[in-house]
Amino acid sequence: EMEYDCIVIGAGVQGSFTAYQLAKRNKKTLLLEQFILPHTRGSSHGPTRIIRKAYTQDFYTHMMEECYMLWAQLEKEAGVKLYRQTGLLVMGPENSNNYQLIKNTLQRNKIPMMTLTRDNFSQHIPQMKLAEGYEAVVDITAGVLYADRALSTVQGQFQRLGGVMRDKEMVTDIKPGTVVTVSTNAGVYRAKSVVITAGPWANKLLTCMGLQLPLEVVKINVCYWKEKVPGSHNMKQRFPCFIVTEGEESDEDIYGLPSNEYPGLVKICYHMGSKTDPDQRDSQTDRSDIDILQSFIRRHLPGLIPEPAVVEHCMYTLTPDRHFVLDCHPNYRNIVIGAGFSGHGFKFGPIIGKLLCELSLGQEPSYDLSAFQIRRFQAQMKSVL
Ligand code: PYC
Repeated sequence: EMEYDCIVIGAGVQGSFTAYQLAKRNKKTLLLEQFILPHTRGSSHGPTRIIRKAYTQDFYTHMMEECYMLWAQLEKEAGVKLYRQTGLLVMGPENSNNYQLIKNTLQRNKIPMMTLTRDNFSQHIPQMKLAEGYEAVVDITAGVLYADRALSTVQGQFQRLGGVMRDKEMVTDIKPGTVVTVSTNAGVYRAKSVVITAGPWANKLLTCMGLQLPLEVVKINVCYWKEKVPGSHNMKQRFPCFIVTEGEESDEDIYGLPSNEYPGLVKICYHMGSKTDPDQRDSQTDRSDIDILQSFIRRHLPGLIPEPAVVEHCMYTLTPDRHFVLDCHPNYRNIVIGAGFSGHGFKFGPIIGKLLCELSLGQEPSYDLSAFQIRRFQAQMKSVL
């Protein structure tokens, strides 16, 4: 039996950054992953993600200020490029509450931005058509994160700092106590604290500690659309990332990124999917989101063929309010939970890692985490504590 300061369960982006932060503080840390790394079965795979400060609430924008610096720090430390600025175009119906909230947050926080008008829109983004009755604003410093590269980089830095990473090890039991005992299919480990960052598997792990969070796991169809003229929607052509807030066209956001990983293909997805069991992802085959995307592309992106050329998959773990869970287990203060990143957590990896690390060390967290507490779910919680 091996003694650690902390065991982090789940080596996705949040767990890997947590382990890295702990190792930086000279804590003896074990990072466990149930699958062989790297893999595509969770929520941290794929070549790209959007990074942005454009949010409906100040607390996300504030966290992103520091988070951009932490991303840059990792880039410098490891000598790799993880971020590229492209700008983020945010579009929404002028009467959309979320759109106005995002615009106000950008203004209030003095984030570099540009308001596009119906007259100048096509000068800036000729590939796209602004819908009738829609407004548009650009979050200038937003861009793309190289996700797969970011994950392997932070895991590499963690190991360089002396951290132990063990993949293909599934946790079978967690026994709370002053010293927590974690059993896997390959061994038994003990630690002063445990951080659970298991993504869509969070509730499966929490069962053994009498806790079930109101999380819904959905399967996302990650769609790539072919350009009619190859190279017309890439970063060189200044095609930005974009988010269309929910409107007449759809109940959820639609987002896209400039062509990057597959030359000639542009990633555009619907920010929602159908319910799935994380271990049965392949048996969920709903593609109704693709109809919504096709009609959107026909109307607003005339340079793309409105038929997906490639469809890959990912999962979101949604909370009822779409805010994260960053908290201690209500009964065991040395068991920390990071969960429910609701399809917008990747960009926050470095700051989430710092916060979960602080919680696991019993320190006062650097940000007000009241929006992320478990007790907000009291009414929806399945098992009473
Ligand atoms: O949070 O920016 C985001 C995002 C884009 C696609 C999914 N989430």
